[in-house]
Amino acid sequence: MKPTESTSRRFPGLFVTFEGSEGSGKTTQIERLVSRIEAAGPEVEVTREPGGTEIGEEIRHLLKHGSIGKEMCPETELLLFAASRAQLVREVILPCLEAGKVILCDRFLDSTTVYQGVARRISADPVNTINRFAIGDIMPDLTVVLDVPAEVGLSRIRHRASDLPDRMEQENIGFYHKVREGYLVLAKSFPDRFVVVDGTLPTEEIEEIIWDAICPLLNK
Ligand code: Z5A
Repeated sequence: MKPTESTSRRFPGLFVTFEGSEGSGKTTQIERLVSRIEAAGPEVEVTREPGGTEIGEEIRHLLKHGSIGKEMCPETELLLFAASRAQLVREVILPCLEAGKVILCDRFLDSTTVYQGVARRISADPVNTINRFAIGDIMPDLTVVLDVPAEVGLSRIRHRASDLPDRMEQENIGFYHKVREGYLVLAKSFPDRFVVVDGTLPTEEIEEIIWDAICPLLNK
């Protein structure tokens, strides 16, 4: 199985991931969807990458804010994201799916494919192999990409941020153009799993589009 192919629904739960560049509105949409899904019946669990477990949150700190992070080479970065993911899959995602919950995850393996693979230019073979090792065979049932021009996403987070940009937010604009393009290419290659939503639309409209994509899966 290629790591970007959909897994058929083997579990009673539903696994939905949210992708897109920084400031694309992932957190905003996840927050809005929780109560809506719960009103339809299933229990919802929200998690994020990197992070979502005690080990993962330590790795997140190292990747984003650790004082030694400046020296980090792209290969180490790739392995740290994968380590956080391996823990999250086994400690949180798999048990939730087995328990019939809906799990909404802010970023997952596609972030690695795009950020470390496309934008940092690590070749696809190691990225896919490491991704596959980290996830076992747990793939999202649906991946929502919130698509915004790099300039829009960055201006949103710079307005929001009261503190300095973290290590991952210090790249030049070209890096974020590659990220956006990377997501669009990936989504085109796997149309059964991905839905791409214009992240510049009003928040309520985006929520409706995502809801329309999730709803049929809730009823399966
Ligand atoms: N990364 C990686 O390289 N490899 C990997 O494998 C993984 C991650 C898993 C994680 O950062 C970093 O790690 C990220 C990718 C990399 N790095 N970079 N650079 P994070 O978890 O700290 O942050 P993020 O995932 O990039 O998300 P974010 O910055 O928190 O943004 P967001 O969640 O997508 O957006 P938001 O917080 O919902 O909204 C941002 C602002 O826009 C906020 O003020 C909202 O009110 C506003 N907003 C939201 N929607 C709208 C609409 N529709 N219109 C107008 N304004 C809006």
